[in-house]
Amino acid sequence: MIPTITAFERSPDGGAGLSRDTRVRWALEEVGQPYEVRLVSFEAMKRPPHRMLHPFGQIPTYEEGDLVLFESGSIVFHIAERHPGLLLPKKADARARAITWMFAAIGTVEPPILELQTARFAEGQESWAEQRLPLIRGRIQVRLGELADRLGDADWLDGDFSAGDLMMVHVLQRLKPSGLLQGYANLSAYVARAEARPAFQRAYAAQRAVSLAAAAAA
Ligand code: GTB
Repeated sequence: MIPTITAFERSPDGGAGLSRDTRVRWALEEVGQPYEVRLVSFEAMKRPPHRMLHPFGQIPTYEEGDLVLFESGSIVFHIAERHPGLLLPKKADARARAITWMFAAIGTVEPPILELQTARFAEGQESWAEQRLPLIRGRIQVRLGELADRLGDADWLDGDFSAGDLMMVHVLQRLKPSGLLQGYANLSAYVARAEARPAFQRAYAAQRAVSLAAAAAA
């Protein structure tokens, strides 16, 4: 059965691959699973038909027959589970560690990065916004330092490339405009290594094509 995911009709990042459908596309490409995409506008996301799929009125969602999922981490996990040995190791302990890295990406590394985006874009006009930025940057740098120490000179976080790396890299990519990642040579190389994967290239091109088509039609 071909799953259908949802993505922005017009992504605010203009096709830079930062929107969370990209991580789902990437996982589908890694396991060789064809998929369909339904594009949704911001307005449609908040209407009842989409909220039936996603209680918070967001993208991405994932439909596969009667199964409906939301939350990119859960969707990537499901895709990995459906294709044993590709994005999650078959051996139980290694699999548990890869899942742990998925949780670490979205539960420990992503939150301060999201805070930075909120501080810049949603709260940027507030009088206190400038004062808050160094604090958030500092929190991100603590996490990056810890992650860099753990990665060391390894290619991936725990053995072979896994769904844990996929989630972590997609989280780190969001830091590129901030310049923060550049202070950590091994993390920059880690992101570049992941981006060189053919599956990532296909996912990136597919989401970018949506923005290019929207721009051409405007
Ligand atoms: N925890 C959920 C998940 O992981 O799936 C979060 C889902 C989420 O935040 N989705 C966003 C959304 O639907 C799209 S990706 N937002 C609309 C809304 O909440 O009304 C978030 C996103 C948007 C833009 C950029 N960007 O421009 O860089 C990056 C990420």
